[in-house]
Amino acid sequence: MTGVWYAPGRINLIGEHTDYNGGLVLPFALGSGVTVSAARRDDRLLVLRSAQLPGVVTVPLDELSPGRITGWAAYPAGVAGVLRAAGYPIAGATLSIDSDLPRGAGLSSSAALECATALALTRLYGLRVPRTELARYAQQAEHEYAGTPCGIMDQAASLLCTEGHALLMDCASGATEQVPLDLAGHVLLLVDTRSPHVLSDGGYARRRGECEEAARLLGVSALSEVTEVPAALPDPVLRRRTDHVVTENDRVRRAIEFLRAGDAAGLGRVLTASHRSLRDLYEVSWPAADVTVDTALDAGALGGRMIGGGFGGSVLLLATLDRADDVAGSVSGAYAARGLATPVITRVSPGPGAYRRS
Ligand code: GAF
Repeated sequence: MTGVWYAPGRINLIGEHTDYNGGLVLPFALGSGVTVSAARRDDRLLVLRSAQLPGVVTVPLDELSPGRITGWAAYPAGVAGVLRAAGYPIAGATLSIDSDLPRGAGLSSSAALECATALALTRLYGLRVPRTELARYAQQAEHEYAGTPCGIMDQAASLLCTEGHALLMDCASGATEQVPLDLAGHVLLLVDTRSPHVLSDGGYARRRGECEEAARLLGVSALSEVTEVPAALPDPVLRRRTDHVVTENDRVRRAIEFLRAGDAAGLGRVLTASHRSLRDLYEVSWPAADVTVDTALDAGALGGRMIGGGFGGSVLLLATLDRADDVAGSVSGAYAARGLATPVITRVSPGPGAYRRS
């Protein structure tokens, strides 16, 4: 049995750092991702190759446990380990991995790798595991084998998004809805700021810990249960984090109303408000992201925000069709004037979620 499976990266339109707080997210699938060409084998080995990196990694499945495999191979090996621990009879596979996603650009290349692997391994063995469960296994692999305490957004986006739509997900209940992302006369620009983002270096885990601490002090199980920032929270840092989560959930709701009303200017305003909140309250923005948003707004963009975990990665901008080239040119010019690495700016639209290619 062989096959080729593909899973995309994601762009989050809005709803940042809300997933692990039981809040709302609104990501869409990028048109690029990870492809896994897979062949079944029955010798209890996972043989991994990457088109982007030299060498072959061979993982004896019976000895696989968290911490045994490091580097990029921890992601696919982790998925195999988690599925086997859940009782799925995966007896081996050769996986040849290829990706057209830039790593470190905050586009969830690791979730795409996990999700393509999860689909490949389960389908190779004829296991019809629902996609919502596969997303949970992929997230668990990232927690246990890569050591990143991520939320569910990236894996859910990769597996559940559909072409032309953003995926509204309530991360407390797991309920999802496909929201048409139709911005006629407008363009979404993705700016890879070339400041690499790393989720596993501690800042992300610290933010998550602060939110858990705030929820504990407020006596709720997750910050999304809070509707306004209570005065009862004395620590100014925890107040800022809570303020971001509460207002960001509200911004997701407003973004959906603007999308449904075809109000691109309104959508742009909430995107920018999200960026300011991530910059000032959640404190996860980085200098090139702020330069990108400020320059784009000065050049006539309708809005813009950093996307993903932060501390590096990408920015999403919304502009009218006739301003898009000027906005992109102004951003590139601002980077050059500051001696920043040349940004990579592309037009993006919502692509399909993961699927079998052949
Ligand atoms: C990263 C995480 F993987 C997601 O779960 C999410 O928390 C995001 O940062 C921030 O919204 O992409």
